[in-house]
Amino acid sequence: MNALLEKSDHIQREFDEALAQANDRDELERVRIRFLSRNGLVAQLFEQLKDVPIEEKPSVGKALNILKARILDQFNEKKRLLERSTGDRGKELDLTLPGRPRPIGTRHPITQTIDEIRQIFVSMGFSIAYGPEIESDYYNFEALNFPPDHPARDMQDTFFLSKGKKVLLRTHTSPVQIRTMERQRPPVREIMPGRVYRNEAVSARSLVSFHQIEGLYVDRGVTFSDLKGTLVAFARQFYGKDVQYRFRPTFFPFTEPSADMHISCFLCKGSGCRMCKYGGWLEILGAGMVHPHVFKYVGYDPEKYSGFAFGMGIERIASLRYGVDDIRMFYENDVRFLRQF
Ligand code: 2NL
Repeated sequence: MNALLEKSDHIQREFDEALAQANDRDELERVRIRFLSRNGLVAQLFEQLKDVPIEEKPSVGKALNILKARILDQFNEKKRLLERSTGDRGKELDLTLPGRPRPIGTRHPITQTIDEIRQIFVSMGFSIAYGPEIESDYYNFEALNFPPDHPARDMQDTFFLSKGKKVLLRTHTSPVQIRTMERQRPPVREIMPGRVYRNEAVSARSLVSFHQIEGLYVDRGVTFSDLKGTLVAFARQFYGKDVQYRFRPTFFPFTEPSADMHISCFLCKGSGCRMCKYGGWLEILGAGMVHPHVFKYVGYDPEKYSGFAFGMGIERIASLRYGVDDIRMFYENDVRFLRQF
């Protein structure tokens, strides 16, 4: 047998023994240096290949290559075993280092705003109701006293889901209130938060999908003073007890009389700034006394019962409150934006 092959057998046995005895990283490293480094025993074997007679070179060379591959395999396998058993991933563990902080998520600013508004009304005795986002013309328009040719029924504003325009995405959460009144006799005290849809061009001030909270209070003898008292109490809790307010007449098909509620600008206290467009006032909601036609649709006797209703757009309230001047930012899911709330 070729002398070099004998040497290689010997080195293999030596390596087996050394590897079996290596029980930590340092010992393993010494084995690597002794056998596998540039001047290690395996490299020395290859060095001696030049003295092998020419006709034996191919077979001896092949044997040496096999030896080297096997030794490398064994070495790597042992290294893997050692790392796994000691949990050692190649560097020392310093158990005194402080832990790596993981960023904690927060509720979305729109969710935070809804939760806060909801909590205020719940504390005043309102309960919460939800309803479907896909609605019929009846619940979204007809029962709310929209005349058949009312512009809000136009293709412009409503996403219709059926050819006959009878199935649509709700444009407000009022249908939930209609469903509540159909089911339940007065007194009714409910707020309805939810997503609504409008077929409009997206811009800094309007989105095709946004959130509303509407509220409804129906009982015997409910007056416009109840409306004002309730909404002023809400505004004082949400915006601070010193907030100034005003109600101005407006029109909704489903309420009569109807009003817009404004508060004094909380940035400039009414003296005029960019946020209130230099008017000193911010519109925060619309409200009114439920129209008798609406009561007729749900089977309430308008001679016996009266009620008020209100609605506010959450994105608007949140953008005013946080000074966000482009409401599209609420839906871009940029964590640099979201982290600020
Ligand atoms: C606004 C104004 C409003 C209502 C919503 C309502 C619902 C029923 C009957 C009567 Cl079932 N009214 N809802 C009333 C007045 C105003 O919303 O500007 N929303 C963003």
